[in-house]
Amino acid sequence: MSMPPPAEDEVALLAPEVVSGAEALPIDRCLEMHRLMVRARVLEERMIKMSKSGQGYFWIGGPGEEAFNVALGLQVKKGQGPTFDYLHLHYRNSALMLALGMPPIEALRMMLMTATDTHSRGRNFPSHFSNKAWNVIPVTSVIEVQYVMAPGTALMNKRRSPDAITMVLGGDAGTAEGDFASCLVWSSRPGNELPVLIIVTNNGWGISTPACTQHGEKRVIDRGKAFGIPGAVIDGNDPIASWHGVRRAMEHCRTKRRPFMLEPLVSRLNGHSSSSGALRVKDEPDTIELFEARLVESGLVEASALEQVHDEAHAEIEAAVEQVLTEPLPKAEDVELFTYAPSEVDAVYPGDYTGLPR
Ligand SMILES: Cc1ncc(C[n+]2csc(CCOP(=O)(O)OP(=O)(O)O)c2C)c(N)n1
Ligand SMILES: [Mg+2]
Repeated sequence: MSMPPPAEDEVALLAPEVVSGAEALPIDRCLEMHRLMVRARVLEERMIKMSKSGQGYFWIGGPGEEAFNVALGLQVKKGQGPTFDYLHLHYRNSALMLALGMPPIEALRMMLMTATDTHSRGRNFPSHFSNKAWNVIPVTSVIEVQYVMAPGTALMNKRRSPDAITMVLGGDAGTAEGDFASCLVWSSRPGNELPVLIIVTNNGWGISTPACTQHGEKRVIDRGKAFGIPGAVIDGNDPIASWHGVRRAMEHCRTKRRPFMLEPLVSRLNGHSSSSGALRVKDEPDTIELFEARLVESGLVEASALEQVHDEAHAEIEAAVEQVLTEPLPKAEDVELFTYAPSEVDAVYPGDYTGLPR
């Protein structure tokens, strides 16, 4: 006699899981995360090469932060406008963008500053992403300004949506800026608390300054306590811990419509940027190596299958580089284009989108 097929929720219960400490994730989710993490790493390493070989002028990015970024990106309520999540990023979030669905070639276009770059038309640094359809607010190199903008979009989320939230990301050193304090104040006004997830990816460095020489507080999230903002420190090098840490933090903001702080501890695997050489460091844990060891240990996947993921990522990124090298660069006469938005109420230059006299 044949057994009836299991119900869908039973299948979920039976799905094999990879365990990390007290938490676990289904193997399919782990493999999805692994693929994105590897793709992001290969992309960043290729961009470092481009910066060194003259195919680009500067590099900054996220090697070491892949686990946390992928865990976050896959759980975003993605879309345009206040009924969807807003993302105020900084310059280490390529893996998050890939997890949202950005094709890697878009990062390469920023690297090479081509006219085809949809994030800034070749005008901004690499990894300074912007995507209107996904509520990704344009990244600025001026650190921490994103924290003072985040309460604004969170206010719109609160007014217009039962569950959409705002997420703001930056580094540990940037929290010295007043903008970070403004974010804590504006997110936690009594009676006007905002659904904002305040994230500080702590890599222990601000360019060449060690964090331990700068922070009187034990943990950055401790600063939220004075404002009644709860928080959690998580292992940002562990994709499973990151997934659940992000899930719980999002859940808090989505359901309580109040702020939460998250401090993932991450590695910085290629130094600050091309300005400091971008050499691979040897003394910090590598999230991809750790994850692969855990996956193989689980017995649910062969090392050769993981190796194949690397091979496919290399082939895909190489093809994308070849493509980008054929694409046009911006022209000198385009310099004023899109400097200002067109304005129907501009009495002086209504039809001139640059806002400038000719
Ligand atoms: C307002 C401002 N001050 C200084 C800088 C120069 N700067 C760029 S990145 C950086 C360090 C940022 O460190 P952190 O916030 O920890 O982020 P990480 O780069 O470590 O991810 C500094 C000081 C800047 N870009 N903007
Ligand atoms: Mg830092």
